[in-house]
This record gives sequence, structure tokens and C-alpha cells, in this order.
Amino acid sequence: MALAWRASSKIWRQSPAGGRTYSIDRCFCCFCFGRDSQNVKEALRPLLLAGIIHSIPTHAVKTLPMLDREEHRFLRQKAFEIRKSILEMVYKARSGHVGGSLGSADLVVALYYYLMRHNPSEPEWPDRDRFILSKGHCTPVIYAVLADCGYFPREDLNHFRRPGSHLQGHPYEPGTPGIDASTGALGLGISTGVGMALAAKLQSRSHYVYILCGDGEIQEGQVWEAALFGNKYHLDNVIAFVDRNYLQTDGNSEQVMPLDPLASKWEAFGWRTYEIDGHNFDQIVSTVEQAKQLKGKPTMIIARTIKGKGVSFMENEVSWHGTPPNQEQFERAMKELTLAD
Ligand SMILES: Cc1ncc(C[n+]2csc(CCOP(=O)(O)OP(=O)(O)O)c2C)c(N)n1
Ligand SMILES: [Mg+2]
Repeated sequence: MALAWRASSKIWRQSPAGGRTYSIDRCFCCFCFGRDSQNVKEALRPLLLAGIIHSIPTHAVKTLPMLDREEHRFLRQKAFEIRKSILEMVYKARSGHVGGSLGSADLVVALYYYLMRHNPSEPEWPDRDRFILSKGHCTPVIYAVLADCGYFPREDLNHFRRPGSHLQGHPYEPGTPGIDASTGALGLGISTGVGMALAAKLQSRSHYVYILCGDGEIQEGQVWEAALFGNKYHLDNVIAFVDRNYLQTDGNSEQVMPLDPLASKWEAFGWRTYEIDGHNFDQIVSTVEQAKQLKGKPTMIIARTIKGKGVSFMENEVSWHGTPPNQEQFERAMKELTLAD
């Protein structure tokens, strides 16, 4: 079993750099050779309960080719524009969190331009999907997307973090069209999110609650209380992400407060768990679509990302967590940002 486990876990693991991804939809352990991954988990559960094994493999990702060429091009173009807006906002404000915003841009773009049910002309539509930026310091990414979608004028982005502006450093729920929850105190968003998901169930509504957490954020104890709650109430209308960039304010997350093996922790708390490349639109979309099919549990998608993605001197560099670029750096960053093929 130990040998088989090592072999199968190798298939599931992704590189910390975020570059290489292993994704399969079959299990090749000696118990379940070639069987569907959901059946694998059911087959392994009695062994887990009996203490013979200590964890169940992360639910394998099906990389279904769900996006066609045009959809790919569209999402890449949007992500490019959003990254440019992020840099402009933080540069003009001379303040803001650029690294985690650039890093999570592909996730937020995939949600707002492909996956979520929402209507910018009716921000309070009761049946809209909710999005909660639990890593609330990364407002540049959500403000850029909301403005581009038409929730408020793009011109407002020029007033980011200015006194009197509705675009404050952290999301403010009654103040900004399209913002579904005030966040900024790490841990708060996911707790609010599971509560909103339970409310949706009690009201027999069919919308989803999407939540974006940071990996440093989930060191907060409050996050694990929310995890217990999501499991207790079988909140299959929650689809959450951890932006797994391995960085937080003070350095590498595994040095500050180790989280790995992270997928096993969420599995142990009763969440269906996936690991994906958070810059790969096919994986983001197909994983969310797959999560929607499976009932009875909340979903946590551990999305491997590169903090500062798109600007070489910001990538994987902790000093760009919350530092604005100066003029020379801004110009270099804008020049460097390219629309990837
Ligand atoms: C309760 C709380 N403690 C501390 C902070 C200050 N803080 C803001 S961002 C941050 C680090 C977050 O790291 P991570 O969640 O990994 O975000 P990302 O890497 O995606 O930027 C900290 C400690 C906070 N906002 N809330
Ligand atoms: Mg982080």
C-alpha cells in the first residue's frame, strides 16, 4: 500500500513553482487501478476510518477541453487588460497590494467572464452568484473586473484608496456596486461566505457562493471554523479557492506557518478538494464545472499561482506584496506585461 500510495500521490502533486501540473481522472493505486476517482475515495474511506491509511488522495482533476479557441483568446485578453488596470491603480494611488492581485487575476477573470451568473445592471439581483474576496487586501483585481463589467464607471479606478472614494483599500459591501461582503480582516470572508450559502439553501435559492482566500489567510483559526460549518450543513453551493502562491507578507508560507499537505487538511474537514494550476483557464473552468456536478459537500480548489504574475521582477517576490511601483518600475512593468499566446 505504501508503494502504491507514493505512486498515486506523485501523480496528483503539482510543482510549487506552479509550472507543471499533473491532472488525471483515474486512480492508479493497487486498490482501484483505473477506476473513477470518486469511487476511489469511497473505496478508501473504510481504510481511513479503520486507521489503516491516514489520508485520501485529493480528488483528481478532469481537464476537459471545455474552452474553444475564441473563448481562450477572450479570457487571455481580459486577464491582460485587468493586469494593466491593477498596475495603473496601485501606481496612481501610490499604495495597494499588487502581487496578490496580479497573481489571482486569471481566477477572477474566469469567474466573472465565464463561470458566474451575474448582471452588472442589477447588482442586487437575488439569484446572482456571489463572489467574496476573502483575501480582502487584493481589491485592485476585483475593482478592475467590476469596472470593466460595468458595475461602476472605469473612471472611478483613478480614485482608488482616495478619501471619499467608494473604492477603498478593502472591500466595503454597502458602498461599492458588485461587492457582496466587506472583508479585509483575514478569515472573515470565508466565514461570511458559508453563512450566505446556508441562507441561500434555507431560501431554496440555486446560486453559488464563490470565495477567494489567500494561503497566508487560511492560517487564521476562523477559517477552520468556517470549514467545520461548511461540512456540517453540506454546503455544496460553496466553491472556494485558496490562492496558493506560497507567499504572505513576511515571506514563504511554509516558513511562517506550514500548511502542507494542504489538500489533505481540507479533505479531513469534509470538503471536496482539487489542486489545479491557477493560471490555466481550462483547469479553472473544468474544475468548477465538475464541482457543480457533485452534491453534498463544499468544494475547495487549491489553485497554484505565481504572486506578481506577468511582471518578471514582481513574480514570486515577497517585497511586492504591498509595495507600489515607482515611475520607472511602473513603466517597465507596463511594457513587460504582454498578451501571452
Ligand atoms: C486578521 C488579519 N491579520 C493580519 C492582516 C494583515 N495582512 C494583510 S495581507 C496579509 C498576508 C496575506 O497573505 P495571503 O493570504 O497569502 O495573501 P496573498 O499572498 O494572496 O497576497 C496580512 C498578514 C489582516 N489583514 N487581517
Ligand atoms: Mg499568499
